[in-house]
Amino acid sequence: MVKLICPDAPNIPWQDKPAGFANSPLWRYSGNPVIGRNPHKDVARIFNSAVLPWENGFIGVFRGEKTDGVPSLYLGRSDDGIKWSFDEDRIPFVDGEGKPFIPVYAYDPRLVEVEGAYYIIWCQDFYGASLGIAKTEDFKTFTRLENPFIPYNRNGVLFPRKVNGNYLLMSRPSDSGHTPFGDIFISESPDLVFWGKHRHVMGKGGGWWQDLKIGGGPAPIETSEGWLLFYHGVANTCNGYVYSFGGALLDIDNPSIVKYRSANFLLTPEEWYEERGFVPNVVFPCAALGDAATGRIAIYYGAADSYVGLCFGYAQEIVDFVKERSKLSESDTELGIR
Ligand code: BMA
Repeated sequence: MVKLICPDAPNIPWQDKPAGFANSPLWRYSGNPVIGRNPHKDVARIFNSAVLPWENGFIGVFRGEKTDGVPSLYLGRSDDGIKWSFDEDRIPFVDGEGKPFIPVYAYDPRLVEVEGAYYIIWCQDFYGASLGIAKTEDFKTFTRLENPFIPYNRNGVLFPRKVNGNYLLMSRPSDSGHTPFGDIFISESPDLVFWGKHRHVMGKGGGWWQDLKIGGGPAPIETSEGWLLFYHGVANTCNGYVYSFGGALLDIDNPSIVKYRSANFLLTPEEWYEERGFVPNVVFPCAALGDAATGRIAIYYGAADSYVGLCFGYAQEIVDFVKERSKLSESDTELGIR
């Protein structure tokens, strides 16, 4: 019996599994997309966004593509995790002295609670694509920390607890373009300022749908079988990139070691809102909410760089699927030091 080691969250969005044949343990919310086009003043599209339970409802950090084309981060609130209202202005990040320090652009946020504080990690300009990180305790003041890494890097995924006394941050080093390469690495820090002990976690090339590049998705969920990681994988087709996502289980005490990694995707673009949009054929998960009591998991994913979708699954079925279809490469299982 797989156990989720996270708080109970009985009110996460949920819909029962539809009957019938399925090639995946995940099923989509029938009301998708939950956020449609032009959702906000001067914002054309919201997608690739992160959500957490907060007070009696939910709070989220949303990638809003403004009508001038620049991606920015907006705060949103919801009672049910499905209908959202957004703050009118971008998140007012400040530096350590409280002075405004808003990123030039910002996209693909993750939102993670560690020891009672909330961290937003996103991709931004630091003389090229790289990671930004900020801390908030009240969702009113958002203080930026030092940028963790030099460029170029994307897909910053902070773990929801320290491991062996250190914070853990997964990332995907690359270059500044739409690069045809990219593996997932992990780094440790005692204080969220100094990062080191870099390790390789897993490489692209798990076959077909994840052959071109991969990147961490939502903050991993702790389970009795290891850290459950959802990650995106990209295929290069004659008609452009296709973004799907899969699952892996990482060792609890040393998450640079991959225990299982599904050779099959969990979700691939199939619905109109995934296949058609600003960038067609993209599903890109940025948040996963677990409910420990029932083992239910709700995943928020960006669709076609245009919408937000929701899908659901049971931890037990997802873990079974990943284990049964696991195919590891040599670099997945090693310590990640070369
Ligand atoms: C990646 C990221 C994502 C985006 C995807 C598809 O490189 O920039 O934000 O969803 O491309 O366009």
